Amino acid sequence: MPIIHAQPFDYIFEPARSALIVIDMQRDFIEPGGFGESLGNDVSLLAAIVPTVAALLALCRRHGITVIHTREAHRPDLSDCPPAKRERGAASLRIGDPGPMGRILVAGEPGNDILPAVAPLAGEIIIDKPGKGAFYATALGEILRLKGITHLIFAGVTTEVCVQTTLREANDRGYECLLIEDATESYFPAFKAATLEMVRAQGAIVGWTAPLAALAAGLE
Ligand code: C5J
Repeated sequence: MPIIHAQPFDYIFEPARSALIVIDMQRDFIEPGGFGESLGNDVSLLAAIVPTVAALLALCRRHGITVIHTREAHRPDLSDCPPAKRERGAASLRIGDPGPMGRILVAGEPGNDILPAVAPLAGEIIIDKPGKGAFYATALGEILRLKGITHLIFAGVTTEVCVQTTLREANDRGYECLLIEDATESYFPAFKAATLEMVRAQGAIVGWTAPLAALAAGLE
């Protein structure tokens, strides 16, 4: 079985029982005019990881690791968007409002698409999720159970929001979680650094972290 030199100690996994979960690599978070920018964030920071996420996808596909993509997406009637989520903060555009890439964070709108460079291939699983965590109000848990998955590799944006929430949900469900350090990003570098630290602290209290190079070295 591949051994990955991760922090705080080696991460050992069986590719056939593992899934890569790529969180929310959507135009709404990474391109100007979407949800991320409407909240006042500098979205250019996130674009920098796109080539690394693309390389991670290619690596996992080569090794038969199940690939799952998520999108933060609401129904057009917003019936799955709690008022607390829509109304909080001082956003210039709120969820459901029309923006330059269509309605903000609404399924089917151009801004809700995954970036072409990291787009799902035919047959890969896509989870549309109304929350920050990908297990909440989705079929993800059932899909992983039916596939016999035990280990999860995480990438995507943003590190301390949807990535960390999903990783913690997964940890509580018994999955062994590895976060790829250079394949995740935040609008706030300090939040990313803190998340990596807190995930692997206390003897991998919720998971492991490693750079893509370490995963590649362990697999190839
Ligand atoms: C946020 C996400 N940050 N995908 N969503 O609202 O992390």
